[in-house]
Amino acid sequence: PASLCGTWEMLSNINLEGYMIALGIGLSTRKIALRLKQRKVIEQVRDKYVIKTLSTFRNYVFSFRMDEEFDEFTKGLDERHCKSVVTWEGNRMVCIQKGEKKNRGWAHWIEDDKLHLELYCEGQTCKQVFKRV
Ligand code: RET
Repeated sequence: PASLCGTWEMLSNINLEGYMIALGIGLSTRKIALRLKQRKVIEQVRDKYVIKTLSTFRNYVFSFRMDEEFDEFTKGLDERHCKSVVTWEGNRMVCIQKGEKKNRGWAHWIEDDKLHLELYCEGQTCKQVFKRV
């Protein structure tokens, strides 16, 4: 599949609010988060990936190996522990985040040179699109 690696700047962000409510994120953080233009930096060395979600307010960084379950702590988001695993499903990089929240995860893929990200939790889906910087 086309490489997801690089630096990406947010173009659109649909239903981040619903997703954050599903995660139980408080009103004041939600208000700030909604106004942010996020950047995504995706790096790969061999089978190890680092994904950085950057903003002027707060960053969220995690790393993983494909197909290997890892302990994820969503620091600065909802502050929960998940058993997460990332796999390729065709051209989609898909993560399942097992934990207290049901039906939680995300998927990344490239379409028309844009990076698409769907984040979902308990019936809420946030859809984001990024362009290369
Ligand atoms: C910010 C700012 C602080 C509040 C919230 C944020 C949201 C971060 C999210 C990150 C998701 C990252 C994923 C990357 C996968 O490739 C911007 C850190 C709520 C939703 C899943």
